[in-house]
Amino acid sequence: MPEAVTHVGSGKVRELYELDDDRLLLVASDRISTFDVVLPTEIPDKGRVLTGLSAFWFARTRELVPNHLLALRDDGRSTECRRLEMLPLECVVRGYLTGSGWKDYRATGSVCGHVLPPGLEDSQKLPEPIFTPSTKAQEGHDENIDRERAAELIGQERFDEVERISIELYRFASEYAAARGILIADTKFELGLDAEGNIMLGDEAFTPDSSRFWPADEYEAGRAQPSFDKQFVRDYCESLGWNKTPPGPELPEGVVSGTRARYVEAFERLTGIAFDAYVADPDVVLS
Ligand code: PZK
Repeated sequence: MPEAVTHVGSGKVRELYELDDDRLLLVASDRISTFDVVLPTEIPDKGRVLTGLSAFWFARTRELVPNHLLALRDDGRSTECRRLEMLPLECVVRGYLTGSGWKDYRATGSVCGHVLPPGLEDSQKLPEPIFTPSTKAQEGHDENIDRERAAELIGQERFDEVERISIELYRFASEYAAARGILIADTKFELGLDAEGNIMLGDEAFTPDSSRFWPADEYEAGRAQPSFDKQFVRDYCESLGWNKTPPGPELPEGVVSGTRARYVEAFERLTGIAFDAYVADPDVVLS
């Protein structure tokens, strides 16, 4: 008999279940979204790649900040995690100026209260990574907030700790990834509190769904960068002239296989572990 589990939440491409009072099960599907729309075609093994990558980073950052990971399931796509009280903000760190950061900078010269030097270009590397929190929108896009607003939400003392932890995590992972040919332009994490009030890293960490991965060998400031993982999907969708509202288009086999190969390549470059070895035994990413 399968154990009875209660579904407690859905993300765009993930599901969350309750195992007991203290533990949740986070399950990553093979669904893919582009331009904020989940497509009808899945990318085989995408959920395994993201679960394995996230667990890899959890294992390597636990000295910087403890995290919610308790165990990986044999399916390679499910993570048993400690139930936390999540903080009411998204922790975003940007090392490069892109997305809403680039938009805000062009309009105001600042991003979330960080006044930046004039004359920066699209996708340019920032002098230092910046912490740019956002609110968790129930629907639609998260809204960037300034440091004062973020400190109101969680308290000044906790804000300072959350900013320090976030920047340390980003510096660690972005340096590690850059040495393996992948730029992490920006990233989003969710922090929470355990029963004793300790700050812990939850959700997923440094996956291509929670971060922008760029191929380092194609990086050039002054223009938008290709996405390491989703570029084939975006190019295909653009070629159709699709209006980016649901329903999204089905993907042809060549786009699916090319995209799967990019996810597997990201996994293998970053972890140094063969993806087949992960599928055979997910715990290989933990040591
Ligand atoms: C938690 N989400 C986001 C929503 C998903 C993910 N360890 C935790 N403790 C308490 N709450 C959460 C977590 C985690 N991770 C994460 N919402 C609550 C989310 C829907 C589907 F896969």
